Parts: sequence; C-alpha cells; structure tokens
Amino acid sequence: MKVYDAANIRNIALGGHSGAGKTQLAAALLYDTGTVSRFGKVDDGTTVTDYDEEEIARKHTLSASTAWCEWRKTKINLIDTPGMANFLSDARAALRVVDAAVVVVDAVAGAEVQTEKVWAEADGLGLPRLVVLNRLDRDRASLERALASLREACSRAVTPVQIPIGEEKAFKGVVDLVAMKAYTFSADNGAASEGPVPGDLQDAAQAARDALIEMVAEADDALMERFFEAGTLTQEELVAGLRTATMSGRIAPMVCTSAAANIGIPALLDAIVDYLPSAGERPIKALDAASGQEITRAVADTGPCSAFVWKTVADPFAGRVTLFRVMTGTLKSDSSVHNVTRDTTERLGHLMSMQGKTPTNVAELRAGDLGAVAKLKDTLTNDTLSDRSAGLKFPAIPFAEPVLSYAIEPRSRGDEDKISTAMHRLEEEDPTIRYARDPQTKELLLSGQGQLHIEVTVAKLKRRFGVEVNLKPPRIPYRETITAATEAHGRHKKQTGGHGQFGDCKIRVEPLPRGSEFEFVDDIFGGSIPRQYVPAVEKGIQDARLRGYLAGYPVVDFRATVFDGSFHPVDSNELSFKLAGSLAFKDAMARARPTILEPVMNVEIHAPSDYAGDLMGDLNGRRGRISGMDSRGSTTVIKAQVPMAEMLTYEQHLTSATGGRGSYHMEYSHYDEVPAHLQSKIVAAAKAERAGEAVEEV
Ligand SMILES: Nc1nc2c(ncn2[C@@H]2O[C@H](COP(=O)(O)OP(=O)(O)OP(=O)(O)O)[C@@H](O)[C@H]2O)c(=O)[nH]1
Ligand SMILES: [Mg+2]
Repeated sequence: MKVYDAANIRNIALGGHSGAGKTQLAAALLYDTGTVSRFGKVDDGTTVTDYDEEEIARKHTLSASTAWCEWRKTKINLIDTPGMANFLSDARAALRVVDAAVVVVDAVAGAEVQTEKVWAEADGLGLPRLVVLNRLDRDRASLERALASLREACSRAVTPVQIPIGEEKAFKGVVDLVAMKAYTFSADNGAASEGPVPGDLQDAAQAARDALIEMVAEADDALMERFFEAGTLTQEELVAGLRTATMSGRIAPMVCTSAAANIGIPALLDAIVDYLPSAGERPIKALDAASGQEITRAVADTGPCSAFVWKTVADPFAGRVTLFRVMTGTLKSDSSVHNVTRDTTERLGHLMSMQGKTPTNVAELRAGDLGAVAKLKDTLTNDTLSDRSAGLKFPAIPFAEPVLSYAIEPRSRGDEDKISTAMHRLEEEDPTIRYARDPQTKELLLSGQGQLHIEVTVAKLKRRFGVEVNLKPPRIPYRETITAATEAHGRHKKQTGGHGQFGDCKIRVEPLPRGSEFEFVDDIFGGSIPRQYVPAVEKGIQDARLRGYLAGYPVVDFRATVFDGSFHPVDSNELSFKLAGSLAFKDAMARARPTILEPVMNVEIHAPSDYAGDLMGDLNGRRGRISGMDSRGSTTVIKAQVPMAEMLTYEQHLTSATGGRGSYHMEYSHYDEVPAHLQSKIVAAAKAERAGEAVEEV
C-alpha cells in the first residue's frame, strides 16, 4: 500500500445527530472514490463503517470506526462516529485525532441536539468545520430552514458554498458558488457532469455567491479593504480567502448532498481537499514528558516518532486492535516502541490501514496519518507510543464517567468468571463503562452512560463472548446507624449436659460522625473477661453489625466499648464470647434509637434554560436539595444533592422532559438519614425479601 505524506492527507470525523446520514455518507464517499465496488447501504447492513453485528441490527453507529479513500492524490482518513447521546464519547475521542469536523445535518430537521454538542466540542478543540446538508432528496427538505436553525443553534459562520438543483425527490445536483457552475450527478457511480448555472437558479446563485464573498471578505482585514475598493473579490482572492477563513473557523462552508441517492459526493470530496487543512498544517499539542508542560510541535515525518492511541477494539478472535494517529516522525511495521504512559516496550507487528474492520498492511505510516495495529501487549486507549528520544506525551481524552448502574446476574451458574473476563475486554474498548462488584450489596454492577448503553453492552457480551445475563435495577446500599448512646448486656449460657458454654459481656455503644464505620475499644480492667476472649467479643459484635438490625443493612458510624463481663473457668470459650458479643449488640440496638442511612448523590444537570424551572420542581419532588445554578450561554447548569434511590429512573425523565436536550452526571456524595415515613417501607421490603428467600430455600 502507498505511503502518504501529511500534506496529502486529510483527517476528518463525520459527526452530528443520529440519523443525519453519517454512515451512509461514508459509504457513498468510499463508493464514489472507487475504494469499494459495492454501494453500501445502512438499511441493508452493508456499510463499511457499521460493521459490528449490533450496529447492523440496530441500524445505528455505536462505536467510532475508520475508513479511508483517495481523491485527487489525497488520502482522506474518515472516522464515522455515533450520533446517539449515550455513545457520544466516541465522537469526542475521534475529534481529538482529526484536523477537521465534517458536521452532517439532516436537511429536514436542521440543527438537532447532538449537532450542537458536536459543534461545541469541535469549537473547544479549535477544529475547522465543514457542514454537509444531507437528505436533500427528502420531502420537506429545505436549505433555508436548515441554515437558519444552524446559524441560530451553532454558529453564524455556517455559509453555503453550494445551492441545490431541484427540490425534494427532484434533487439532482448542486450549483457551486465559487466556480459558478452546475454539477449534476449520476446515481450509478456518483460521477459529475458539469454545465452552466440553470436559468431559474441564476438569481438565487448570484445572491448566495454575493453573500459568500461578503463573509469571506469579513474574515480578513486585507480582503475587506479590497472588497470595499472593488465591490467584489477576484476568483483567486475568493478561493484563497475561503480556505483561510475555513481554517480559522470564521467560515464553516456548507455543501449539499443526498448520501442515499449518491448526489453531491464528488463536490463534497473536492471541498474536503480544497478547504480543509492537511494533516500537516495544524501544529500538535503535547506535554513535555519530563516536566508535564504544554508544548507544540510541527508535524514532520523526520525525527523521533510518536503516536497517540485514541481507541481500542476488543475482538474475540483477532484480540486487541489499537487505533492511533502518528503525531511525529514515521512509525514502521515490525519495530519496537516505548509506551510512555506505562513505561513498557511494545513490539509492533504489521501496521494497518483499516477499512472498517478490514485491514490492509502498510510498511510505514508517516506523521499525520491514522492507522491500527493488532495484539499489543499492554497498550490501551489514551496511551502515548514513541521513540524513547521523543520526550513527549499526549494529553488524555477525558472520557465521561458513568451516570447509571444496573445489577447484572448470570443466566447460568458458573458464568461469573466468563463475564468478568469478557467485561474486562469490553472495558478496554469502552472507557465509559465500569464493571465492579458492590462491596456492600455484593451485586455485580454494570455502569454506563444510560440505559441504551448498558443494553448494548449486554448485547455485545452475548454476541461476542457468548454469555447471557439479566439486568435489574441495582440495590440501594442502605446502611444503618444509631442516634443515642446506651449500655447493654449479652450473656450466652448453655450448661445443661455435656460440655458447657459460658460467655458474658457488658458494652457501651455511642454514635460517631458519618464515615467513621466502626470502632471497637477494649476497656476491660481486672480480668472480668480473660484477655484471650476479648477479640471474640469484638468478632461477635462485628458479625452482628454487618447483618444489620432494622432491615439487614450494615450498622455503621458507632463505637462499641466492652467494659465488663464475667467468665466460667471451665465452660468459657471463644464461641461463647462471640455469641455474647452478638447478643450485647442486639440488646444495645434496641435502645440506641437506630435509624437507616441512604447514599446521596451530587447531581449536575445541563439543559436549555427554558427547562430549568420544571427540572428544579422535579428535583424537589425527588427530595433533592438544589445547591447551585449557573447560566452558560443558553444552557443552565443545575447542581443538586439527591438521594440515590430517587435517581434510578432519572435518565428517562430528563430525556422526555427536555426532548433529549438535557444531560446529567452524578457521583456519590455522602450518606444521610432516610426520612422516617420512608424507613418503614425499607424495613417492610427487607422483611418481604427475607420471607421470599426463606420460601425459595424450602
Ligand atoms: N432519503 C435519504 N435517506 C438517507 C440519506 N442519508 C441517509 N439516509 C437514511 O437515513 C437513515 C440513517 O442513516 P445513517 O447513515 O445510519 O445515519 P447516522 O448519522 O450514521 O446515524 P447514527 O449512526 O445513529 O449516528 C438510514 O436509513 C439511511 O438510509 C439521504 O441522503 N436521503
Ligand atoms: Mg452512523
């Protein structure tokens, strides 16, 4: 396979709202460039970039994947990213390794929720943007309406460089406003035929071209002067000015397509090559490996090599596939590199260029190129690979923390180990899930970005690793504690026949501050309990406190002091004192005014300001305490503390209340007392469960 220089590479990520046509567009780009011989269709499950079985079944991209094509001697690396909210982290990761975002927009719907999010993310990274107005063949598609909504929701910089020829089903080509030529496309292979601007579009095209020229002039002081002098710009000034304005983000050129009908694709390819930066034009940001200071480096394929790992794919057969961007120097097949992040050495096998899941081996990949390598030993997403002399490291992609947990139960006994191995692999592939056993409830918890994310993960577990599990809402890890100090007595005595048992202790219990768990104090003087039996008393109290008193949850945040007792020279033994400790604990609980504690979460909600009032009202209903509110543009950020038990169904509520515009994040904050009227419900539920278990055991 050919080796490309940075100057002849364009790295783009296709981003935008789900259903805008990103995957279909990738399929059209690959077909029209002759990269593949069959025109892949999302609806038939035959696209290159949605290759995963789960993606084919659901007709949605669930994970970013790469493909590449060649156009006018330029290699275009494209990353197709998911548009669904639960999977947006992958879009974020992809944006870190490309030089421009191609924002795909449905011409019927205009700007949608994820369009805005991708836009903002690209803005934060300083990425130039190209807008693809897709699905122009659909009923009610409208450039004017879509443009107005994009300018309102995303940026005034969105500027058409084409207008469509024909509307809705009759959409058949575009007028290029720079060349002032008409292009119509053959649906068979996308090929364009060039002609003059049709008479009925001449006025519209001229007006749109004038608007474009004005936008280009406004983006540059020197051009602005020229524009005022001459009343217009020359063709050369327009072409060069448009490119500069796109690179600086002052203009986001908009082109017109139908990815499904294969219209407008060659003109889009031209726009990618002409207006978007090459892989060598934007200096890369890195951290000095020794000092951690931010540094920038020019992209050059000479000098020490370095690469940044932005994604890992877990294939049950091929093993781990590592996706990276070569940042500096040239990476060679069959060489060794230093994993700077883990300080280990990795032996690289064949370097590959991926067409979806299909690799082509390449001898080397130069700075700016994207590639993959299989079977690395211990390299994971966010790692830096380099020559030892490179002396740099790339900042990690901040992946979203999970917001929601489900308990998972193996369908067949003995599958737990298999699940754990498979989940480990899936965690490598998807840094936004967590899999762990809850230390208190002992449940296996799978946490992710939302219900759909968790369902998809479970489906992958089944398809790829052959293990089936059931999902249930997680148990709330309640706890119990005491609110009063008291003294108590426990005596275990069994002295009828055979070897006797005798243990006897007096204890004092008192509440401790939240988070103190349990403290045991030995305050025995004068041998009322022999030394060797004191640990048995402690063990007895420990066991009993972990079994709970009110509803079976561990009792925490108290101190137990053993201060007196008695023994029998023959009948006393460890077991007897353990039982005495348990009995003393139960006796204490009866008078120490026990209560139930629940976990409270710190919740942060982002939503358009219009919804703020309703969302706060709802949080009150969930026993939430609002701790702060903040406006960021048209978004309101609400911070609150809400009991975990009230947040289990929050995702569904937020999605329906805000039409998918809201997002939230939560993390554990502290334990707090459950209001009395809810305690009785928890106690009743615990009793019912115990009764149920007893029945099951019979
Ligand atoms: N009529 C028409 N349908 C299109 C066009 N582009 C895509 N579609 C259809 O729209 C649906 C969604 O297309 P996808 O390419 O999967 O959309 P996506 O943006 O990748 O969606 P996610 O992967 O969920 O983010 C599919 O049924 C496509 O066939 C188009 O230009 N015209
Ligand atoms: Mg897709």
